[in-house]
Amino acid sequence: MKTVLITGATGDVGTHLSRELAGKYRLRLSDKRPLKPPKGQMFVRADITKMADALRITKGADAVVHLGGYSVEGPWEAILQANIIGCYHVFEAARRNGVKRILFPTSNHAVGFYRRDQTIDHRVYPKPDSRYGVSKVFGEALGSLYADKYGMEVFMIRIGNVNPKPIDKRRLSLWFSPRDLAQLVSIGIDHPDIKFEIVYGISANKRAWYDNSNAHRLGYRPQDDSEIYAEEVLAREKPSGDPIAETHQGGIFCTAEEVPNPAAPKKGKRK
Ligand code: 15L
Repeated sequence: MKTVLITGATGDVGTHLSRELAGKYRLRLSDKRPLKPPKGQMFVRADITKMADALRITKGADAVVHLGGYSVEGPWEAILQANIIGCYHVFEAARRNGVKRILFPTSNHAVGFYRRDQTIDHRVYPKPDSRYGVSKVFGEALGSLYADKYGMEVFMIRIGNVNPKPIDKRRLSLWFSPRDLAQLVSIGIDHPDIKFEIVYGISANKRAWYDNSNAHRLGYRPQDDSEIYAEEVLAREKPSGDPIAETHQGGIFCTAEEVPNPAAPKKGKRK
């Protein structure tokens, strides 16, 4: 059984993922916040802004799923520490410890300034919608470097929105159900032929803005489609009065200086 390190394990995505992957891999969960791990999983407390911690948690892993970081738009200093310095530490620690496979759940916000009337694929030029989006583009660039220069196997998932159900109109296009998340992450961990790939982390949503053919080529067969929730979601949708947010894929990340986490309104929540 492969040992898989999940950083940022106390966040929403980490919580869904560790529940869905339980029993499939030997999970090593990590976060700077404490966590009582579910039975059969282990937890290591670590702060990835410290290289020594990143080295300690990556040692002996077969693959790393690096979810840890600042998960929304917010102050530059917080993003710099968690998403630039922390991200570098995780890639570099994995390299030094001989961990070949690394999955980096990047974000729809790396390309959030594309318009909603455009369909984009994995080859488009990044168009970040926020400082947070820029930090995700940094992670994508770092992954590309580590793949080309050091032969690491890097799987980038531009995640839409992981939730049991889509929460608003924008998320009807971006929804990523927990079981589809687990399927795509498993492909990233187990596919025998990954060098550097970018895929979109969304379910089979009828309203998707992405051409996710690269994920399909690698075997992804999403089970869920947000459309079954469309009527109830659209009935409670209120106009935001923000024409930029409403016409661009990133929504309010395109205009706001700080964005609360939709799943957990606490500011600066970790993914
Ligand atoms: C993200 O990248 C965030 O981490 C998450 O909290 C959501 O805001 C999501 O994007 C989204 O766009 O819904």
